[in-house]
Amino acid sequence: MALMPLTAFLFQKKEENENVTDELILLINEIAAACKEIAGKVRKAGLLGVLGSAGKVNVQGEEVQKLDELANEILFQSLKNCGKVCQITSEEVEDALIVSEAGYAVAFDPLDGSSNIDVNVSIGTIFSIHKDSVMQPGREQVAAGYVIYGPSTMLVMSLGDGVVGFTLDPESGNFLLSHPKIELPEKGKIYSINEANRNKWTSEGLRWFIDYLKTEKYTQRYVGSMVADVHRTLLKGGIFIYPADEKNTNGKLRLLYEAKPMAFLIEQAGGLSSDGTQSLLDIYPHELHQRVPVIIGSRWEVEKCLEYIKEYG
Ligand code: P6P
Repeated sequence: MALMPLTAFLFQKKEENENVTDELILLINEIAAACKEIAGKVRKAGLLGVLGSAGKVNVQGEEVQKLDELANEILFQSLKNCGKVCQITSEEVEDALIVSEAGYAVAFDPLDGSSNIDVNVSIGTIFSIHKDSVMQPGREQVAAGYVIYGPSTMLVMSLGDGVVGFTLDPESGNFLLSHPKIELPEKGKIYSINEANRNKWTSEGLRWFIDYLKTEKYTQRYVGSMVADVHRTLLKGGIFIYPADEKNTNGKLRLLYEAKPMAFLIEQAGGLSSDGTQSLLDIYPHELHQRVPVIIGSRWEVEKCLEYIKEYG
């Protein structure tokens, strides 16, 4: 049975979801087309001489990889040309680009997990779409999603009424609806956190929680690429945590184009998100590149984690 292409899905959604306008459909198609182009570069990176460092440091103080820069350029051009975007925010650029007064505002991480590029491990593009401005709580997102460049290239997104997944068909070049309804298991068996930082975590309760999971026979998986770790959590359940520590007192992950879009997906799929005190979707952004602690995943594990943090600090 032929799987539904992305565009047909979006026009079908337009009938049942008032947020899905012709402009949003065009915008999402632009992002999907840009990510197809990025996928092509990622798959040939070693042949194009675009591996390695671009020899500069971005606003995050992180070394920019050549492929980061290429992905950023591709997305910027697509969003500027599509004429439906009023404001563009990128992890790689200090200030938001104001294109016009009203329209859709997009925040994106063009290539997340870039430390994994040179070792051929899954990386991804993350995007968040608001009306007019991205400086709003995540609950107000019109749409959010990611494209993961893994063994297959998948677009996973939500329009505010559940989570769907599309797999890129290399022959046709279409994103086809391979996962019509992604729902998080109530409870998983996997926890995902960089335990090398254990002694630096500011929360003692978090150490107790991780030790508790070990007695409950959980397994540990950590790719070091948020898109890959969240994708596994969405499909298998469990919990992904990037906590505050002595070095990163607000955690490492950025609210606007990492934490908020991923929290939107996880909550739309039936899971929970938190910065340790509140849902990540209720945080009012105060600066473009602000960082937040991230606890996202299955309801059971997130609630248990918050109980330990409440109990032990
Ligand atoms: P660490 C990649 O650099 C990234 O921004 C996320 O994709 C990932 O979850 C995290 O940082 C990994 O950070 O400190 O564990 O290497």
